[in-house]
Amino acid sequence: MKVALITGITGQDGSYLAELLLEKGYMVHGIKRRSSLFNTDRIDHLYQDPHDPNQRLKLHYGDLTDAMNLTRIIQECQPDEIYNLGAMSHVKVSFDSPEYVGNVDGLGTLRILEAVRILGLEKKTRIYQASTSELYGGLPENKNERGFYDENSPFYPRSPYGVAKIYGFWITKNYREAYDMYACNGILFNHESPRRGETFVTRKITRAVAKIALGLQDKVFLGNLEAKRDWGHAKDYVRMMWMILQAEKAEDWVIATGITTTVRDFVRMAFEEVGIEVEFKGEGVNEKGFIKSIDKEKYEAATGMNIDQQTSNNENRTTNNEEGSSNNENRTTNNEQPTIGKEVLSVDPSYFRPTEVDLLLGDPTKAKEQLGWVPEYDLKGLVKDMMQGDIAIMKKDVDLLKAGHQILKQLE
Ligand code: NAP
Ligand code: F7E
Repeated sequence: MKVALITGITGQDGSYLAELLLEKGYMVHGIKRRSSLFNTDRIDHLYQDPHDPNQRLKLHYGDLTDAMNLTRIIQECQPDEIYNLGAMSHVKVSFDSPEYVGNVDGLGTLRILEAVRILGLEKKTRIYQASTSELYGGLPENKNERGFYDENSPFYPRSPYGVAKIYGFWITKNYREAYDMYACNGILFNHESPRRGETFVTRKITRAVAKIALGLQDKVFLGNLEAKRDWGHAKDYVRMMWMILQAEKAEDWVIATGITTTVRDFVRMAFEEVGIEVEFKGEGVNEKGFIKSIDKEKYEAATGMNIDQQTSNNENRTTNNEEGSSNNENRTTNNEQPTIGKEVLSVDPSYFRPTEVDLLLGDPTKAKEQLGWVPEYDLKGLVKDMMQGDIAIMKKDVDLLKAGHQILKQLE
């Protein structure tokens, strides 16, 4: 039985990858961080009783800042494959804790590579390093002649996160060349899913749109609406991680959709899923989004509610101060209904970054031609999947409120 070790198994990608490897018959080891609260929500459905003699998922406490711990876990597992997905992965937050990000995302990669080498596993263990399109920094002059970033495009990171990940990229490549280790970088462009962290822009949008549609939130505050990203589905991307480690030769690979979209258009698409058309007025920090029209049939099919039903939710609401949301406490009116002309979006400059990556667009030709990668989701399918997930979550909140219960306050 093949053995895999996943750092970051509790994250978006780690959870999908664990599912995939279990399906493929692997013994899967994962590193989780000690936390004062349970932090395994995304993999709880995969949990196996440690007393089960056929257990194929085993979690180990650990941290990428702790070399001794990593070395011991790798020694214990003797993995055929290591997927180094653990990271402080939020670009904006990396400006707040640059040293920590350097330690985890940069040096953490070195700790894994060096542990494999010290343990004499260079010839046994294949290593996947979670590199990122943030390495490119979105500089227009660095795109290839077709207008994309590919495996040969120069790097110019624009955040402490990108700078830390560039160390991870090069140390992986260096260990491959210096010690003939099978170590690869997957240079993955943005990938999202219903399991995406709540403060990344796509999930922030789909959660907010679901709440606005159900009358649980007034509006959402976002940062740079002009930013363009090449968004794919995480399920398609973790399949590629596995394919990368099955390739004959260790190499670096770009994984992307080859299509780029603005944050503003992602907002439009999310509202469309619940039958709401949004129009944008104003410019820069004064830009706002308003409801232009509502397709009642589509709205009702997506939310399972008719618009009038929302009166009772609004009467029972309590505070829920999520990042970028705006609610009044103990509202007793129903003026939060998605009605024509209602303002549902504003720009808040506090979400701007000190240095921004304006545009990302990747060229996945090498992965498609050489590894036969065929993604199953397009952007519309991704938005649909995320919206369906968040409508289902928020409908539970509606039911809780109706029954007189409080809903979770998520402060950020
Ligand atoms: P994510 O949801 O933020 O998950 C990150 C994982 O890393 C979580 O399991 C987290 O644990 C763990 N982690 C954080 N700090 C750690 C530490 N000090 N020691 C050990 N583990 C630690 O990220 P993701 O979206 O799944 O991304 C997976 C990897 O791909 C990351 O390395 C990310 O930088 C990279 N990447 C992501 C994208 C994307 O668009 N998603 C694109 C390119 C590259 P907790 O659950 O305890 O926080
Ligand atoms: O921002 C803009 C923001 O935080 C996307 C990580 O997985 O992908 C991710 O990094 C864009 C940026 O992702 C808000 O300024 C506007 O231009 O969702 P994001 P990211 O920074 O692209 C890469 C490939 C990774 O490797 C990272 O680990 O959206 N934006 N308004 C906003 N972003 C956020 N978070 N919140 C806003 O309100």
